[in-house]
Amino acid sequence: VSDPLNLAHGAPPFPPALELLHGDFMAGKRVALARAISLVENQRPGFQAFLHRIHAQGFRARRVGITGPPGAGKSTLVAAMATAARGAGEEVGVVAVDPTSPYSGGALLGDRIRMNDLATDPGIFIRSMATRGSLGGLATSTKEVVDLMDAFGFPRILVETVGVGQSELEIAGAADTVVVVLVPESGDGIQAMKAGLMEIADLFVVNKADRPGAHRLVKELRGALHLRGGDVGRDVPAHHGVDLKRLGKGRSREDREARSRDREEGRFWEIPVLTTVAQSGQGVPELLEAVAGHRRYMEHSGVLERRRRERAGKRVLEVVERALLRVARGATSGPEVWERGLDRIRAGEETPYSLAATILDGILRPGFRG
Ligand SMILES: Nc1nc2c(ncn2[C@@H]2O[C@H](COP(=O)(O)OP(=O)(O)O)[C@@H](O)[C@H]2O)c(=O)[nH]1
Ligand SMILES: [Mg+2]
Repeated sequence: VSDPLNLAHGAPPFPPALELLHGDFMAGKRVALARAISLVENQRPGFQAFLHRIHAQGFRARRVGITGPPGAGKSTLVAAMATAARGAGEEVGVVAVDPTSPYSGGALLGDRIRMNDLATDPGIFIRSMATRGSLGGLATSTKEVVDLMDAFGFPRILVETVGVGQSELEIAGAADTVVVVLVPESGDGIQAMKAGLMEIADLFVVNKADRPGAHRLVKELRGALHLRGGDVGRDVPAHHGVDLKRLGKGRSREDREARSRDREEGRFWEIPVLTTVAQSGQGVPELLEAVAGHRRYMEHSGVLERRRRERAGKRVLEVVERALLRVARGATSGPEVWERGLDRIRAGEETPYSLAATILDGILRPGFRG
């Protein structure tokens, strides 16, 4: 029986080592979570079987992506949000795809937030992803690590990525709620639109509101949002009993009241632009409230279901692509095919296309294994 991803091990019995790891993982042992993350991050044998098994359990966490340009204060904001959530008794998982994240460096960020405090808090689990040397597909690996934290039981997961580059945007975009952090440095608003941050934002945060220009950036962003869709959030479900006319530019008292009723009942989402001073925690409770509000909207509108479905579809393709890539690389690693083929290309006896065709022929032959 063909089992290209070795998933048979996803059902009991696992190989003993994985069974042990899974047992410890389910028992809530931190060290098992850390090991499972390494297993997945390094794509060691059995990693897909492990993921297969935890996926079968289903997921619960609220996943919040925090993205934006380097230096915007994302890490500081994540620390502030995590601290606030901890204050409310909630456990938090943090995944950072940012080589400059100070989480483990013990850097002091302001008076109130110390990364060291976070790092030693048993209610917080922080993992920085290695951005170099991941075997193709940083985005997929990172999302798989988030899945692990979710299955482990963290009710809230914060994912920090730098908002530049396709895979980083993709990671942030895979969260239930995407917070785009900007700062009042000149041109940031425009940059955001260029970088595709506008498209993925569920909420905007203008951080470093203690600096001049914050108010102007807020206005600029609100203006851009208004131009783009009359204040309408990115996925208003037209089929969900929302009168689209009311979402537009209706300014009558009746329109406004209807709109606020819709908002309260979670039927539509107006992308808010909030301000924070991450270092002091100013504006963070309001940010958490807005994230919770977005969650309510997502649940009531059916958008959460739709995003999850899209997410699942994307994952299927990613897993297929990754497996094919692996097979292709395996097929090219043999010197008899690869080195000799390159020699023949140099000698004008083959072209890159004929060699690729030979390799594909090997892969597509029934029974081939990479
Ligand atoms: N003035 C000011 N500085 C801040 C604020 N938030 C973060 N910073 C500083 O901005 C720098 C970059 O912060 P960091 O969180 O590492 O940004 P990231 O690259 O987006 O993760 C650090 O020196 C922070 O202390 C803020 O609200 N106001
Ligand atoms: Mg950072």
